[in-house]
Amino acid sequence: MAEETVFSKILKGDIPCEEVYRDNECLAFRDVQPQAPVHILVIPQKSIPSLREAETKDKKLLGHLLLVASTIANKEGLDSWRTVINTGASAGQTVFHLHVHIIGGRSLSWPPG
Ligand code: DGP
Repeated sequence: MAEETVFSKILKGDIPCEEVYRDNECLAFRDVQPQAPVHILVIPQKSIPSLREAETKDKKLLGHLLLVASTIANKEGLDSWRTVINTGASAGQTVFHLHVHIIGGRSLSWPPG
């Protein structure tokens, strides 16, 4: 069975979140430690620890997460934004339930740190 994470608890409703979107496949909510004026996380309902563990059968789901992210960014009024998927602790992943960050509302430098 998949390990419980803070995001699986959010999905079950055991931890509250500021929800912005939900459907049968995903949930989107505001990040509790925002790095920009808009910082939203899109997570699958299915428990996948990181992009590393995603499989070919998750292809449709992964596409769905990105399209939902784009719809949300547009609804938030962003004309530029960054989507980030941290994979692995050295890349900054702290919660091991796959998630797409939507970060926007300020200018973002490149390359990232
Ligand atoms: P990452 O570092 O890529 O694993 O991103 C995890 C993000 O999750 C981080 O930006 C902070 C956010 N986060 C952690 N715990 C909670 C929580 O309980 N609620 C919300 N809304 N966000 C959380």
